[in-house]
Amino acid sequence: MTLLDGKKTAAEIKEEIALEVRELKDRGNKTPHLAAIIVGNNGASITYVNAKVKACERVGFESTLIRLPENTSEEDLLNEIAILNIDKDIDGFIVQLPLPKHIDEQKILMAVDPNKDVDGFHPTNVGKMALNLPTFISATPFGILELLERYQVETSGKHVVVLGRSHIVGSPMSILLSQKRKVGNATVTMCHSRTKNLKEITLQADIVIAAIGIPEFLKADMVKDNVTVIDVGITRLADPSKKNGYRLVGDVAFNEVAQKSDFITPVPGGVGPMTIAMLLKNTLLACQRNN
Ligand code: BQF
Repeated sequence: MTLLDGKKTAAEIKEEIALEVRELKDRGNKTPHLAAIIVGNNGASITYVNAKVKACERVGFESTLIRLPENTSEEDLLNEIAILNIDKDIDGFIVQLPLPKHIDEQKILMAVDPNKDVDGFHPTNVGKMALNLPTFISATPFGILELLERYQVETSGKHVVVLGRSHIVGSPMSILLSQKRKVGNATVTMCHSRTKNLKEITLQADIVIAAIGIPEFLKADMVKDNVTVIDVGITRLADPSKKNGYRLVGDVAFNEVAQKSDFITPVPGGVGPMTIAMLLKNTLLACQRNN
């Protein structure tokens, strides 16, 4: 069993980015600048966005965090986006999800200039991704590809089973891994809440990508020996023994599944840190493309 160490790999990627930033600055180029808008006070979202700001500091990027109250109108949020779209100093920006219920998420994502859309959520960029054209690949799928590449996990000709059909992970992951690309050429089955005989399907998987948000859903009796498992789940479960009052639990029953795995990601310290690193990578790309 080899642990796919996302924390360590993300630290390496950030060091590579920091090196490139120093070179950019030495050549008199602009410092990459990421902005993030967060609406409301969701505890997990604030943790995520703070992690992104801290990561910017680590690699020498500039960052701007725009905090808006929970009751912000759609119109006001669209106005903030319009300001970032025309701000020459901002290379890329994100709108932290999820948004409050009264705001139409799709409408907001469509307002972001696709050239600054470092989350890769604009329909133009999703379309380019699906056609295997140059674009911003959204950070979590990008991070999973990068992790598989750096650990030299073979995907060509393998049967990948993706659990979950979200627009952020399941859907792009299944598209990307079936494409003709370095980490790709897989035969992909996408499963979701209406899938019948799920266990029969997961038992045929060489690689399982679990992105359904149900703690410890994937059990040892659902996978074959020598499987590779990517756990995208990060549910917060109450745990009074922890100083922050919770622990993170993935979609995989790690201890039992690890015993049958060739490669497996832990939670925490697997896909999560890779997501942050690849957001920085996309911001660096945006800075290089747009200047
Ligand atoms: C780790 C996210 C669901 C909905 C919106 C490191 C992160 C998480 C875990 C992180 C996530 C999940 C992010 C770990 C960003 C990943 O050590 O395991 C980092 O910050 N993430 C987000 O911005 O929005 C989400 C999950």
